[in-house]
Amino acid sequence: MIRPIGERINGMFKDIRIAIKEKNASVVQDYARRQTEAGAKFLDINVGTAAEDQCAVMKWLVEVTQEVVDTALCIDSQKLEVVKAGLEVAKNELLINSSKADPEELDVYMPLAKQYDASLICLTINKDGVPQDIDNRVMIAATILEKALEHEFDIDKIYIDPILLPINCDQAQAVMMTEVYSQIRIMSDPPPHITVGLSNFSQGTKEKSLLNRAILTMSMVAGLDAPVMDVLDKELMDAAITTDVVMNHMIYSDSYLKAGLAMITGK
Ligand code: THG
Repeated sequence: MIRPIGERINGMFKDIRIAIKEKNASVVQDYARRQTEAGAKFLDINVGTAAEDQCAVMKWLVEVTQEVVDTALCIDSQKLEVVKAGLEVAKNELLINSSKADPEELDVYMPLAKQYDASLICLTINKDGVPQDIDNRVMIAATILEKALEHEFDIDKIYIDPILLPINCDQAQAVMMTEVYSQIRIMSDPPPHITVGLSNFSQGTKEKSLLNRAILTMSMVAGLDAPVMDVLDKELMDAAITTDVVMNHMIYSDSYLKAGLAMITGK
């Protein structure tokens, strides 16, 4: 079943940016509740780039979120110290977002994740940047899985993100990415989870909801199972659950949408 990561508590959205500035907890808490009700398995928590003291803002976002939901948190920052600030105050289950795939970076993030009993998103990015083809993405994923074995890191707690780019940057990429998901999943048994920032795909376009639905359903067939996504888009969530039933991940009944939502959240 899909494990949706709700994208909305992110300082890149204007209303969250303002809420951070004004210390208005109720705006954040409202998104925490609504995304949880809509089926988020994790809530992405990202301070954005505007805040001055990113560590303090991360702590505040984690704390106010935990006041209203017990949903797992996805601590999202490029900066290690900001991630650590979030981990320090977290009580809910955790997913760290994210480590790059350089060995020396994985050697920091994997022990850190183990220390907090957290899962870990690893990007298929290294010192050479974002690979442009299938083979290099898959090769980097292989180094991530090797490192996980070395650190005795449970593969079921590894989420690999092969980096989804906007359709208006590279239109050929979406189909290519499905090949990447399939190849990564056959490298290990059990397979790692596959994550992408789904809304990256439709950034700057006019038909965001439709583009997100199309890329999500076709990607799920290839193995994408943990997208950072707009869970408040009801049609997108319904399409995801419908794809799970079509893929035979749950039993069909006329009330499968409701049953699927309960399966995702465990509630
Ligand atoms: N991989 C991982 N984590 C991620 C990303 C990723 N976290 C952040 C981001 N990428 C995923 N989250 C978003 C959230 C919003 C949008 C895209 C990705 C988005 N926003 C609209 C825009 O910019 O046009 C609307 C903004 C607004 O309304 O203000 O597209 O790739 N692991």
